[in-house]
Amino acid sequence: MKKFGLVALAGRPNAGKSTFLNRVVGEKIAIVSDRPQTTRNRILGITMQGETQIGFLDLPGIHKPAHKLNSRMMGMVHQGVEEADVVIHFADATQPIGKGDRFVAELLKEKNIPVILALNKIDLINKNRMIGILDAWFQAFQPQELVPISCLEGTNIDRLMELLSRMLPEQPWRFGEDELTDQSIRFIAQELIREKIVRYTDEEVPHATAVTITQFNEGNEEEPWFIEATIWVEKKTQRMILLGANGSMISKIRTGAKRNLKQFLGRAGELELLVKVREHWREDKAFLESL
Ligand SMILES: Nc1nc2c(ncn2[C@@H]2O[C@H](COP(=O)(O)OP(=O)(O)OP(=O)(O)O)[C@@H](O)[C@H]2O)c(=O)[nH]1
Ligand SMILES: [Mg+2]
Repeated sequence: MKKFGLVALAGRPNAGKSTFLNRVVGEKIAIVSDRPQTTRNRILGITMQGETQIGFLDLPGIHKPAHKLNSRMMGMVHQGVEEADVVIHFADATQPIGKGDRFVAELLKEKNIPVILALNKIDLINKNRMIGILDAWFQAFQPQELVPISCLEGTNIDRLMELLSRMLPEQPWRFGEDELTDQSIRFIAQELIREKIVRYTDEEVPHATAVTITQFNEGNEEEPWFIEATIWVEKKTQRMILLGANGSMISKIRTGAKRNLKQFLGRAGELELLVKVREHWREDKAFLESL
């Protein structure tokens, strides 16, 4: 009997939600970084588990918003969770239990949707400490289910998938059997570029950066693809950082992104990057809408 359900991935920034999504989908559709607040949109990833089709909704990390951009991100979290049949509360097992995860748990509780607590990054936990840590998380949140996992090594992912498929309702699949995501190629391309910026720059620069695709030619067997992207920052100083001495930084970003795009599109092509200043874009409703 066919089953289908939407499963929201909710949790503090940096807990490993996007890493999980890429792993279960088997393709890199969401960008990942070791910095918090990497994901800014709801990203759908589709997987098959026997006769069960699961649509995972990767969501921005749950945080207190400081800009309009962040309020919009939190809006997506609420929407994504409300849409879901089951929520996975992603937590980082290497971090102490604190305000952040309590805030997540409270937000989820209000929604009245079944929650599984997935304690991620257990590859970094010493085996002797494991029972104690699991017990502490269990006591703190009394979850319906607690599954220790490692998205990096794949530990217990199959267990989590089986658990989910048992919880989801019998109903027709919503997507084609081969579909992986609803994200456009343009969106994934702009995210791959943003990922390099997040990786290579520090402090306020990753947060103050947005990327838009300004020209896009997918090309074909004979013609290479061509992408022109504009990188938006809020200040001239940030633009200087992104360009780097003699253009060294922008060239590093371009090389890294081009390599990823080649992999993703399956062919070689050309990437051009422009860096422009738009003051306070994170507060600019019209600009945020256009992203
Ligand atoms: N050691 C270890 N690292 C992990 C694991 N899962 C994710 N990570 C790392 O944790 C960091 C954050 O991963 P992301 O997947 O970007 O986290 P996220 O929850 O999507 O973060 P936001 O989008 O900011 O909310 C990255 O450096 C990952 O490589 C894991 O199981 N073990
Ligand atoms: Mg993410």
